[in-house]
Amino acid sequence: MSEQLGTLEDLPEDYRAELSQAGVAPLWPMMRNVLPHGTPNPVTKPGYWSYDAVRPLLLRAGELTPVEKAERRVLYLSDPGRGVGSMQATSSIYAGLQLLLPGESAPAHRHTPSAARIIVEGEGGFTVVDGEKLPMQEGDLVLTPGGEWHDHGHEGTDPVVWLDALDLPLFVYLEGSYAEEAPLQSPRNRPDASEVEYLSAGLAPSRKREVAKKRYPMMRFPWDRTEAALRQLCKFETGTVAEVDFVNPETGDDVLPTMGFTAMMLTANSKEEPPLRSSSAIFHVVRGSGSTLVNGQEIRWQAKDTFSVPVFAELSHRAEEECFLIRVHDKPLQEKLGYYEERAR
Ligand code: 1HN
Repeated sequence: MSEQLGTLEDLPEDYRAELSQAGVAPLWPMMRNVLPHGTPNPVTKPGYWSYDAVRPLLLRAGELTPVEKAERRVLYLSDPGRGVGSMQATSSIYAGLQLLLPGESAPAHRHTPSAARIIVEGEGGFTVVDGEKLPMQEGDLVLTPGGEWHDHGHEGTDPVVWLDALDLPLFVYLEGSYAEEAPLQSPRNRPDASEVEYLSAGLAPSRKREVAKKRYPMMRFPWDRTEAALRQLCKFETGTVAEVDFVNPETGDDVLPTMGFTAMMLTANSKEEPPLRSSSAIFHVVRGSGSTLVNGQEIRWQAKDTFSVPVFAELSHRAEEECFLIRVHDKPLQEKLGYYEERAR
């Protein structure tokens, strides 16, 4: 089993030429590349994007490129393992910082990949998803699931910035990524479902039996509730660290098909060493500062920064003050594929 497999160079040149001519190649020299022993061998390297560094560049994009010329005015985050220009922050997750200036709007479209936004800065931004107006406040998680019409607007006075996370790399890989365009939507005149149907945890509206449940009943998760939930968990249950998963309030399932979202609180001066997980992730720092050792490499972070970790990364978080982070990961995808795994360390 542990024997060295034959290499390409072991084979006579004329035979190799004939293989190429016939459009085939031998598997055995490639076998360990595609099936390493024990754990995957990720291309993805830990990444870190300082908001202080990217913010001025994003504001400059606001001067250089009108939103009409951009459709979406975004600077995207490239995995260092793939190099700048790669539209992958990890193998399965695309991430970018998007800017909308006061009075601007980004036209309606829908596409096969799903998106989620974490609001980084600014008041007055909103996304309309399938006619539902979703206000954007700092730390909010706002979903635009695949296939749903969405456009963005801005009624405030200062720039609005949010972090986009999409499962775009999967759809590109599957050759399934495409979009349709439409005029701006006129939003229904009512608050979003987090303020109407799902105002309170554990309560969902009674419906007639024949009324089908919506696949995506709640598309905005206001930050103040996330923070309150984490604080209570730390205080009464878990001590220095708490995590909450964002779930579909009707089913308890993940909120999107492939991407999962988990918010974490770390109390001041606390440490956390999670198990090794088969999922890859990007972390967005909502508040606080600290550092994370990723496979021995230290990433120092502060509020509004973003960092990424490859699959099976060994992580140690250290909070210098009270911290709140949101982790975007691909556990739902891996669970659907039947291989999500956590390993004790
Ligand atoms: C997209 O539709 C948005 O709707 C943002 O705001 C980023 C990146 C790639 C493809 C589609 C948006 C995107 C995107």
